[in-house]
Amino acid sequence: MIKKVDHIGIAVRSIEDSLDFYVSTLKLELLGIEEVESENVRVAFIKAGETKLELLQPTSPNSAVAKFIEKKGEGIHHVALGVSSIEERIQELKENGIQMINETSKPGAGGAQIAFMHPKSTGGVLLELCEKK
Ligand code: CMX
Repeated sequence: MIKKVDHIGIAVRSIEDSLDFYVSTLKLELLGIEEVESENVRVAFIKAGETKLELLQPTSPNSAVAKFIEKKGEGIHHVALGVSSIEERIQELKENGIQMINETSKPGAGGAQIAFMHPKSTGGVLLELCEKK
């Protein structure tokens, strides 16, 4: 069902301020920066071997990431699991009693289809299903 950890989402106040650590100090490669308007975030993808880090900067006080930073501060926000046939995966999870935040997938960063599970259903971790076409 799960192919790999596609990326780890990290909430930051400012992508520009955070990039210095990841790119200059850790010497990881910046793959690109894009805005995901539907989620009210700007994201930077950084290559970390077989997986990626996704820096998430809120673009609006209404953003889920803004609320997260306000309550908990900057830090790990979610883990994204790479899957195929995402709609089938969502149905399987629902049949297993998992509460989905998104009952069907929606467009996310990098042209992927994404859907989140509620952290109350997963032992406190915000998990994202992510299918790359
Ligand atoms: N990881 C783990 N737990 C989290 C969490 C996170 N990222 N965000 C919130 N929670 C927990 C809170 O700690 C809180 O728990 P308690 O009730 O025990 O205190 C509970 O969830 C409710 O939190 P809240 O602050 O009241 O927030 P909301 O219920 O309004 O929203 C959530 C929480 C997860 C439903 C919402 O953030 C959401 O829909 N997230 C999915 C979308 C998203 O995160 N988009 C940004 C990334 C987009 C991208 O990657 O492109």
